[in-house]
Amino acid sequence: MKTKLGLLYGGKSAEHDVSLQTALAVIKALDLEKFDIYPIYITKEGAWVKGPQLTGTVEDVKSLRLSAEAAMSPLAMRSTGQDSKEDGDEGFDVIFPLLHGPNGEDGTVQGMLELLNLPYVGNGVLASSAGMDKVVMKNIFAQAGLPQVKYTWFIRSEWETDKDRAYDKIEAELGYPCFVKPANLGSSVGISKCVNREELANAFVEAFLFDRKIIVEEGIVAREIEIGVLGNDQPKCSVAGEIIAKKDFYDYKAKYEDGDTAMVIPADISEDDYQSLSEMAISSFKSLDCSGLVRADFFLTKEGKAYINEVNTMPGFTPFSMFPLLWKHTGVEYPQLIETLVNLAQERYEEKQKIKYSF
Ligand code: G1L
Repeated sequence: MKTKLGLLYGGKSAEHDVSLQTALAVIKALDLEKFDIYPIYITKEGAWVKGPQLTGTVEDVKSLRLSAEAAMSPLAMRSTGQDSKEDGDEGFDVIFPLLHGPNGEDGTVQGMLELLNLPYVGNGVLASSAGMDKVVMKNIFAQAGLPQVKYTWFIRSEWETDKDRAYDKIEAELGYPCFVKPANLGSSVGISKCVNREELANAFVEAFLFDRKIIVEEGIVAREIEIGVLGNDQPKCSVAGEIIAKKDFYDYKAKYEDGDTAMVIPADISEDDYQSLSEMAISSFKSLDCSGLVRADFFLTKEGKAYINEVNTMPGFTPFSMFPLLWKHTGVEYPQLIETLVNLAQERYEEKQKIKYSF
């Protein structure tokens, strides 16, 4: 029996096109002998469109942009809508969500899939929503004893009431340079590096455009190392990778938004450093109750001190993105990675079925 896979992509998000590119790469990698693939497209306006089963290969993303005329309720997801009467419509076996940001990786879609009782790939509601809020995530890491750079946070009304008090607090606790970021965004919009109070004031205005809550982090000089984690209850680590800015950017925007960076895999770090980073990666995965996968991002200083920066519950996922490349270098090719994630989704679903709900 083939696995009926519902591929959920697009979305009401700035990363709409990234999602389409990723969906195309996943489709190309899937073995049609093992999977029946059903596209489910969320338009930029937020309409849900279920397409017919894919029978051949898809050439480009254009054919993935399904017409909104056939829009449906997201709750109609239980059925593929394609099965013949004789078969009965048993619905999808697994949903593969490829969505970014609010209404995608923040746990809302995962919550809907839980209510529909559908197995789905990747992190559940708790890990997705906790991982979407940098403050909540860092507080959980702190509780788990994971080393982090200093941070503090503010809600908009608190800042508006007494701005100088907010700046005083940052200068006393973190100093310069520091980074100001919206708390609830997966991407890099609204982020500034500040070296004085004037820049801080501008950075607050900017970051509060994107969220009612912001986080301020101590800026340190360090290498940026990333590790992929894969699994459910016994998660495993990939080799480490390093992100290196191609030029010596002063400007955070140039580095992260224009993407002028290089990946070095495996990262040139000592065996001891790899050991401690991979233990931290597993610990971060467990502390957020992750399932399926996570990409854990670290800072490593010259003195050999390691800090966890953040984890990404839905990392970049084309064959050329860090997470799949880390696994390729660990011996897991892209098609195998995708199949493993689908198997992990089914395993976790089965595990949940064992839970007793009455006494
Ligand atoms: F389902 C997985 F495997 F957990 C999964 C889902 C989504 C992994 C990675 C992603 N990533 C994305 O959807 C995206 C950030 C590329 C979308 Cl824009």
